[in-house]
Amino acid sequence: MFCRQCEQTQHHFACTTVGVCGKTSETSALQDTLMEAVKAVSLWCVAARQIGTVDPQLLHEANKWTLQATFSTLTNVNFSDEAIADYIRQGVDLQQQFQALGLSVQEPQLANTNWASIQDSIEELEEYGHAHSLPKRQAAMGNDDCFSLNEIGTYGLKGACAYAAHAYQLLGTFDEEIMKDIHEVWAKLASNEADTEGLLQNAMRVGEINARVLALLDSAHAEKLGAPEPTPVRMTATEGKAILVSGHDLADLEALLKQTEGKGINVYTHGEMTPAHSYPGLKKYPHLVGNYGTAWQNQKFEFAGFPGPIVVTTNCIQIPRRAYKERLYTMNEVGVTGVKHIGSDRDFSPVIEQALEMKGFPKTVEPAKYHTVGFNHRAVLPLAGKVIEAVQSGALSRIVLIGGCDGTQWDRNYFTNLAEELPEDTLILTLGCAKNRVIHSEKLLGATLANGMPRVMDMGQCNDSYSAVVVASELAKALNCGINDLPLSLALSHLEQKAAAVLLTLLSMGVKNIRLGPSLPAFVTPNVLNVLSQNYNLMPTGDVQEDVVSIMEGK
Ligand code: SF4
Ligand code: SF3
Repeated sequence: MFCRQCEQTQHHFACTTVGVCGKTSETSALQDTLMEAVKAVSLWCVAARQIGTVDPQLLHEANKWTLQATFSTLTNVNFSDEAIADYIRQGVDLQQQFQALGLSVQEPQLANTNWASIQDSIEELEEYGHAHSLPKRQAAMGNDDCFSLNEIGTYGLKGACAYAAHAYQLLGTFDEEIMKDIHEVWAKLASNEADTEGLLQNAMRVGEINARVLALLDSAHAEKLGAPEPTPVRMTATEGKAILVSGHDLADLEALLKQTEGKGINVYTHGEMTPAHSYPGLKKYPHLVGNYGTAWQNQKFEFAGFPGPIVVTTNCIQIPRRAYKERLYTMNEVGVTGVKHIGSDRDFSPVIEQALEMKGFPKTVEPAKYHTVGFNHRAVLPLAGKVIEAVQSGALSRIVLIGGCDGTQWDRNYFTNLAEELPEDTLILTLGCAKNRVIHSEKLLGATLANGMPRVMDMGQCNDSYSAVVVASELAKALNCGINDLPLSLALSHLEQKAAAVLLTLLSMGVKNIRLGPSLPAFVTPNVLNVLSQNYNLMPTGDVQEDVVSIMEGK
């Protein structure tokens, strides 16, 4: 295997024997095969849209499969060989339906790969993946810098597909323009052509597509569950039977809340599910009692200590310990061999039964601790006048956005230290599970600015990154300046491919001076990094004290 798609990759180089995430060489090879199938089906979708007469149902199925199959290959999503092989088989079925239409397709060799002859044998599907592993594809392109650009586009598009899968979950429909663009970009990424300019443009196109996907997801959330509003969330336990829900899919949480109503079971959020408490359509359920635990990387301890079943709707999952495997349930694109999976009918009966059989929390923790969530752009923009006034009067010196992913590495403390070291007249916005590096800081808990506004405002999941885009654009409009002229600095903690998509979105909007850490991606070559530094002043996170000084100087 050779996988370097995420920040935690072995020695900041690549996972070559087994993933740091726990992914085996076999699963990695199957995922390589699946991604070749995604590109093949995308090539057929591009051809089908060109003739314009293809059965809409076939395109709908191909759209759904493209998003879900791609999502299953993200870091910490699916560790089940059988589930990945099933996605490949569904892809082969789609490929055959397109082939039967007699369309003319780019990259015919890849588009017509005969996976059908090997799809019954997992070993052969794996063999194909080994034969098309990253180093082999890199050698076929023959230019490391171009391949680096291809990887940037690939990982960013994986993230965008995951976000689009979340939007489909909520809406049940696709934005046809977005899907057309996604398939066109996968088709471009299928080519071995070492086209530097084209691949750079392609990466920026991924960022631009992802901006539209995030906007769609943002409106889908608000349309289905109401506009998020600042809401204190209880971070301590309440006596009684309990179910824990992790991941990002709010529609799954809503279904669970409906099915547990009146059953005497309390529902808790974990990790990226925390912002759920800010949605009127979810917080109306009194048995959504609070939040338990911290970010995904602590789940092996936190899940083990939770006295009830646990549902993981999407990323990030870790291969479970025996201590809780029997009460763990996966959903959607998430999979782990031997772990029960809740199907698309969202029938939570086995989870509810198990929760009723267990004791739950023996007592309510007092005094309770609270954390406020829900500073979505809809809640922040009404404060824009106050923010601008504070900036102009000098009461607010700078806004610093700390967003992205959390992870296990000790050097992610950079983000806690940065937040704590920033002057007291700075406003800190958080996004994604990187928020966990900030919201548990005793120093920042309950801190306010001179005008009474909270110093730390959490804008939501990484899925809510659109909020940062809206707030920055609207502040720039109000102050009649460019985004880069705002007293705004960004520090991004990256780990998996959703963070890559968000980074490309910011770059495609021309946002400069982003600090990226805790280390730079292994797939970016020095030459590509030079281009990104020159064009966008993208820089690695450094020494906290020095970074605070530079940030306060607007650098
Ligand atoms: Fe390694 Fe990350 Fe790939 Fe897992 S997803 S195998 S940790 S690079
Ligand atoms: Fe977190 Fe996976 Fe990236 Fe949603 S849950 S931000 S790491």
